[in-house]
Amino acid sequence: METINIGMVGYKFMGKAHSHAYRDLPMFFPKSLRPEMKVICGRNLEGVAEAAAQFGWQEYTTDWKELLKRDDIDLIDINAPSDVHKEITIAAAEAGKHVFCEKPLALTLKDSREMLDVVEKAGVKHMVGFNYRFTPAVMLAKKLIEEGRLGDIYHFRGWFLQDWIVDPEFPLVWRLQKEVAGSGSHGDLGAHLIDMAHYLIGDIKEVIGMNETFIKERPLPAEMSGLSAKGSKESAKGPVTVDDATLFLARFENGALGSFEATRFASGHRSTNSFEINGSKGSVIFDFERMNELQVYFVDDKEDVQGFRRVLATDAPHAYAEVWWPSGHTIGYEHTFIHSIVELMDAFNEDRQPVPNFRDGVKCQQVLEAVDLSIDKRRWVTVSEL
Ligand code: SOE
Repeated sequence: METINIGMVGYKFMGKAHSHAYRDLPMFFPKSLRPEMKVICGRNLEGVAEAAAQFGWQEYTTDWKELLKRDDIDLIDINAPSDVHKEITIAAAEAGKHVFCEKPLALTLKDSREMLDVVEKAGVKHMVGFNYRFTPAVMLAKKLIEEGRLGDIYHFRGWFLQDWIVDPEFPLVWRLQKEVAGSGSHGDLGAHLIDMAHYLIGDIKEVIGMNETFIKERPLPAEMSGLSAKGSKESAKGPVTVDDATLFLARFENGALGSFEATRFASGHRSTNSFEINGSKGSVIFDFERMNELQVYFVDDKEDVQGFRRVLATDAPHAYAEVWWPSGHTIGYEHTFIHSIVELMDAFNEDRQPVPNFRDGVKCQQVLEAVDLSIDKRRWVTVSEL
């Protein structure tokens, strides 16, 4: 079996999700090219050594530049915080390495465009980590739309709600610092919604938004890992420089209307990533907390049985059903990453770009920035202005 050799930068939450995907893939997708887990890189020697042993990497290092010098590394997987995406991507592509980068692609639209330009000029493969596209129930929604079974699409309603920073004493982790994260809920959660809308409905034409930072200062962190953190003993605080919540309205190029809501202040919502789509012939509702299901409604159902039905999207003929478990034995969050890597491996095999790639990453960043501009100017912004 042909292999693609991976060098990975980052070893926390996303590092674990990606590592798990590389490791599990050959067991379930034996016909796919095989990702070889060569080297994992992280800033902290002890931490990265532990991660390498736990996740199954052959080697580890604290210097990502070392990965680029090696002939036995084909692809760089970047899942470290957003402020390092650009530098590593550009250096990797210029060294002839393919790149898989987590979302949001960069801190700014300008940076993401530069990244796209460099990977295209270098002729390498590039993929961005919009993993939720690879949920079978989402792929069913896409199929229903493409086959015209929902008719003309009128509305997209997306909401991604979390509550992990509601406590004002929760420390100032990197996700709350603009210079590291780019933005708050908007780029972290809203980016997924925007990509979902692009995937399912099409391009967004214009937007108008509003945002808020409810807690303006937080204790400086003593320790942070993934989404958890501990505050320092001293009472020192620092300013929160990102949005806690961003909401916006949108008009799509095809005439559909959209509303988007991304917040980390929705008490009780651990990670509610949902959308509803209404068309002339039917509707669908998706909620990632029940990711194996799609609620489907068809206008043409007989009146006496009209209503939303619950379709379990992990059975045949749904996407990836033949690969996983027997009928009704459901799948989870980690499978969205495995499916993403399958797409990446297929792209190598078929010598094409994977989807979603940096073009999708830039398109998402363009909407993120259009919303920010609309908030600044307190007016509608046409996405193509940027
Ligand atoms: C944290 O808010 C987070 O892990 C995001 O960073 C991910 O992209 C999202 O999938 C789940 O929530």
